[in-house]
Amino acid sequence: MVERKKWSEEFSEWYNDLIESVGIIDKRYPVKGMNVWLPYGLKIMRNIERFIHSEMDRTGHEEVLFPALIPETEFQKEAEHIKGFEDEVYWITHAGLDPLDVKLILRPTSETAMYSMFSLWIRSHADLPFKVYQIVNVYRYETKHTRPLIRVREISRFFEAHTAHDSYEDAERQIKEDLEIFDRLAKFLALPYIISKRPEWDKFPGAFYSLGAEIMMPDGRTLQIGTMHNYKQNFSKAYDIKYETETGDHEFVHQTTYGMSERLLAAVIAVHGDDRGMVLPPTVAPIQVVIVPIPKKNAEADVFAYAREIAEELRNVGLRAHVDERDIRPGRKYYDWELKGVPLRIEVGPRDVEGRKAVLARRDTLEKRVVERDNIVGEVKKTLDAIHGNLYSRAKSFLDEHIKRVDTIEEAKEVFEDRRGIVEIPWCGSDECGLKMEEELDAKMLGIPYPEEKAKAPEGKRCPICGREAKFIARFARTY
Ligand code: A5A
Ligand code: ZN
Repeated sequence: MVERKKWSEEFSEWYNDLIESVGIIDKRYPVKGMNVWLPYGLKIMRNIERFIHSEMDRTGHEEVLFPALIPETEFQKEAEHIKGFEDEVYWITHAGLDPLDVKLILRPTSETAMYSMFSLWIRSHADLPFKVYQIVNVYRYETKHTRPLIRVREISRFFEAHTAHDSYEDAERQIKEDLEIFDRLAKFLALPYIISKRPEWDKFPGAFYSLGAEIMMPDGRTLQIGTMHNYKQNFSKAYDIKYETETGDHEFVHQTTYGMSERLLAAVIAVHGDDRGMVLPPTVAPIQVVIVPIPKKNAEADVFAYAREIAEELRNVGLRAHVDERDIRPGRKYYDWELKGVPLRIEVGPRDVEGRKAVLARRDTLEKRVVERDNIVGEVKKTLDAIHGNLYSRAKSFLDEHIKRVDTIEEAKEVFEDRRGIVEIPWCGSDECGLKMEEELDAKMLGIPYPEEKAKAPEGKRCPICGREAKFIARFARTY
């Protein structure tokens, strides 16, 4: 058994080692920033996607699939959007030996692929709200340090929802719904998070405003795991997406988008992990319960049959259970499944068979408890729920401990020197002061707390840069 890096001390190394040794992805593929998904990683990701599909379904979004290639002419229609993406797109300039008349890009996101079609599909107010989504791969020539699942050049599981509305108010209602969906997803993943409204200089290219959802990584840096954008009519004007109103006028639609990716999986791995490896929330674990039979020499009882029976009973109530019948020592099995993050282990030896008992070992707390064989289904369900709750609450404490309110640049600097995290500081609201703070703190402004009622600076607070009265509380962090 190899020496493992510590989650709490060397997070970056821990993460890189872990995702390979556990079988999430293989990063040895010979294109930088593009990785191979391995079966165990893909199974967890599929469980996350299944939840997203069900949320989309429940909120009336229809699934679509657009081509991955976009003509240069379409890509160039919205000026801000091109400016934001031009140094990140992969170009296709040739087909076979022939140069293309109209060059193509590999989608970095699908606004410019979808919106010329929206302009054909959306005709009347009766077509609105119009809500579609897809989960596809997209390509971004990222120049910042690439990291598996976190910053990749082929995003394999890019979720994007695109909506069109008859008014700004209805688009705002959509953003609210997006936040509710996000909240349910985050609970499903046991991930506490914060929402910030991005400053002007960090909006999504083409957006009227952007919201970002951040989680706290073990090293005190934040990771953005989802964004929602209100585009107002910026894209509909560029792509001529109009509808006929009830009175026969023609108006441009209001649009929103919502995006997430395999960063969700990175967040689950990073936030819940520990020095022994991954700890998966039962909701996404490919195996929720692993049963390890412990045969003893000269014991009569059939621990294997007993283990299989338990597994069968758990499967019958919809739980994902697995019996580890490999011919290796139990200690080795414990080590493997702990590394892989299986939330609950059941150990059964000859004495358990005779006494009709079983030992439950929780992955999160490492506690062991003896239960009656006849109550096993109830005990397992109860324990899995407790594990999920505990993962959430310990991550929530970690997040809360890493948000610090300060009044001065010096105090903010101290936070970043010490244990990092998120600093909340009064801000006058000017771009100039915001950018100055980013520079002095060597950190990014995540934005102001959202909804904006929470963003107001308390009475009497001053902007530490210009000394004027502060309008907002602004959040800063070192980010992934
Ligand atoms: N059209 C909108 C939705 C959009 O593209 N927004 S976005 O650029 O912010 O991307 C949405 C989400 O995708 C981000 O919040 C982030 O979680 C994820 N993402 C962006 N770039 C990524 C990358 N290079 N690798 C992995 N995930 C990425
Ligand atoms: Zn100021």
